[in-house]
Amino acid sequence: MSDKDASEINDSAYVAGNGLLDRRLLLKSGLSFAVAGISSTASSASADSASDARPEWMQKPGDAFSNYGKPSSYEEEVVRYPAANSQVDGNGSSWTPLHAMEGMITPNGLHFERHHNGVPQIDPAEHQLLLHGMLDQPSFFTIDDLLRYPMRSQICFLECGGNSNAGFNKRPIGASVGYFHGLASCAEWTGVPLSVVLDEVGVDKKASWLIAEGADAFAMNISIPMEKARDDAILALYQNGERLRPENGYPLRLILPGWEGVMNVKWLRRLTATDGPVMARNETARYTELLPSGKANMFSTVIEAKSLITSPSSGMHMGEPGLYQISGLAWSGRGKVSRVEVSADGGKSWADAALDEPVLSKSFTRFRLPWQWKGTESVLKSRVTDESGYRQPERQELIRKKGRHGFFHYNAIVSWLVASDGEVTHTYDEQKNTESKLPDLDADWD
Ligand SMILES: Nc1nc2c(c(=O)[nH]1)N[C@H]1C(S)=C(S)[C@@H](COP(=O)(O)O)O[C@H]1N2
Ligand SMILES: [Mo]
Repeated sequence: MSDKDASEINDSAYVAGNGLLDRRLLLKSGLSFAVAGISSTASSASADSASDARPEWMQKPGDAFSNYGKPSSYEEEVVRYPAANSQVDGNGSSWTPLHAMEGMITPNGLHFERHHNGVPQIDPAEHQLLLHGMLDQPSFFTIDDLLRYPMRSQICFLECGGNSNAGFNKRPIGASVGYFHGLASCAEWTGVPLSVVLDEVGVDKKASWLIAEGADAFAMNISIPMEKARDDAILALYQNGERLRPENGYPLRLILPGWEGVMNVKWLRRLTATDGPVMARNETARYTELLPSGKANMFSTVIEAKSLITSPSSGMHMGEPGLYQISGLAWSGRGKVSRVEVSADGGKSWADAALDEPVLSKSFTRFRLPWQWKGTESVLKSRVTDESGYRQPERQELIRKKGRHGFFHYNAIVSWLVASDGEVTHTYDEQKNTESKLPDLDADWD
């Protein structure tokens, strides 16, 4: 048990309503998160009942070495959640289990997937990247060629523009947070800066777009503004230190830090320099925002700031009332996260969360805040402000602006209802309002 319980926490440490505590308390030793037993964490056996007998695994030599390590068999529930489209094989996505993870990096086996026509198994020796169109010197690059160029690494998030779209639904969703917001992951990508290759082939001054195409059976294509291509785009070959996984684009993909998932073309085989966008399916029929006026926003390429509390979150159960650590993720396609605030009273009052270092541009940022849960019904929320000054909107605000038929780019504040019995569920705290008069949205595919 704690050597400091609620009665010993100084009143001045409560910085917002319903038990939110000063983030600086996280740094103090002696503040024990004793019962913090959100279920799925191990229960604490008391010292008295613990036996000093050697456990089974200390009584014989352990397993042999392995060629490629795997997670512990006790972690087998920490998996991606596939949601295939029943009508088209290979079209669908699998979600990162954000609720079962910590830190900011997504291990490769848990990076979300979104494919329009399955995962091609590409022999790197036979794969080439063609650069052509409005260029001085149209050229082919093999993977071996690219591996000889100077490289750079960047840790950045990747998020599908269709992520979190269940937030447009009339009713809250029952899923765990990863299966609601887990079409987002964060990895270290390493490869050749696209600007280096563009300089080499020489781009016509009038070429303002690059049309990127993948080598999957869908031959997915999309238009990329030349300015972004020259700014920080990467021809990525490595993901978290190893070569890309097939499902994430092996042997070559585009990474456009902070820009929506669909533009990060996997299995990249062609870049065509043009003076206009190609008007592909995924920038006309999809990934646009149909507004209440009947008009649609197109080329909303930058991912707006989003944050969510991953623990406690939907589907989890609190233990005894007491001290808890609220933990969550925030990110923005515009740059760094500058502030995350947390509320435990449904948004009436807010406290600044601590941000884990390093806080990187266009990257997942982990935030934390201590909370004294009193065992009463509480609504938890987080909201992020990024370095451009943009602040994550309330759901009502977002729906007022975007309407309910946009489907893409949902980034509103997420609310978790902690019931007095400790059960945590997703809630819309504005539920009593006009919502009920609106029709439910059909599930759809991005
Ligand atoms: N060639 C190709 N590139 C693609 C796709 C695809 O189906 N084919 N899907 C896009 C979409 S919609 C997203 S969200 C991201 C997902 O990347 P990931 O599967 O590595 O997470 O890849 C993009 N690049
Ligand atoms: Mo996507």
